[in-house]
Amino acid sequence: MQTELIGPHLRFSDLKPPPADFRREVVEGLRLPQKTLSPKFFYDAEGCRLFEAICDLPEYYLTRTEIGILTEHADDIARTLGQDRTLIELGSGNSRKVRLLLEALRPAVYIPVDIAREHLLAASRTLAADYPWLDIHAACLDYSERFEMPFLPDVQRKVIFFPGSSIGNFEPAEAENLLRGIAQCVQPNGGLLIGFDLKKDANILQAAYNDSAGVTAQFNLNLLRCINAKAAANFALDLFHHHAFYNEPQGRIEMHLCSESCQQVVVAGETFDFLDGESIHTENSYKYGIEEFRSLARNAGFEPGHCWCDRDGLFCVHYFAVSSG
Ligand code: AVJ
Repeated sequence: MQTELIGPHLRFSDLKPPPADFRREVVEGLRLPQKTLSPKFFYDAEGCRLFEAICDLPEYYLTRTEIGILTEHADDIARTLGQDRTLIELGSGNSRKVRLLLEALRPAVYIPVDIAREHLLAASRTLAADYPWLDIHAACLDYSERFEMPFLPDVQRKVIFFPGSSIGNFEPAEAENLLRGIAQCVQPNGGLLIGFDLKKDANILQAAYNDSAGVTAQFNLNLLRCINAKAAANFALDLFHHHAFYNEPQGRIEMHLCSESCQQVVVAGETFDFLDGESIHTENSYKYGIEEFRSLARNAGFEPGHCWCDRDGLFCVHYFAVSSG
């Protein structure tokens, strides 16, 4: 791992997996009986741009609601977390949400972690310019692979900030493992501030992933463009369509790309057959009840602390302290 000094208060560590791993992961996913691609691959430059557009959609209540919660309760949240923390954000993206906490929280150092290198760098530079008193150490890595952060300072009271309901992308068992990794990382005396989407009326959920402007459809289809570019593939984007629905028994939104015909696609030299209507499963977005999420966190080694919700009970920002011993 190499750490670059980019500015007086800005460092950057690149731990991103090489492109060969991307190709292998894509091909392995497409070989499965239910063809599957990881949602972490959505976020190339265009994917980041489309995701930011999704966050502003009227139907996509998640971002707006979480920002409302963080804005309204920033002081209370800061009191709960305490000052001078090493604040690590997973999937920091444009670092828009942490801005709502920085003045109240005054962390010793802020560590944005994201898989999208250029996006992370650009966001960190802007943040450094806007908060000259803040020490920033950006890290490009895939935290879903193995939760290891060798560049982290060996200090107490680390806090991981994991907003945006990104935890919803993990299978509940994987989410528990990730939380266990986080608990180990913030040991001792640290904590986790996490935002997750709550279970609710299926129509509200379904609309959030089937917006009328079709931005979510573009976001989903962009994954194929990304694979064409980075894994020598020949997906025809107009021969697949976006499909999203709430799988109630599983408590998750599922996103798929469905083939419009019987066709063949070549990816990294390997041919894949698609039946008419056959899908590639591209994302799960799990929704939780508050108690359901607390029990998952307890199993991972956390004690539930305060939580903050919006009035309509759409979204929850929850603090967890790592259990001692
Ligand atoms: C980034 C996982 C929170 O599941 O709501 C938005 C991604 N996908 N619209 C979500 C997403 C389609 C999003 N997360």
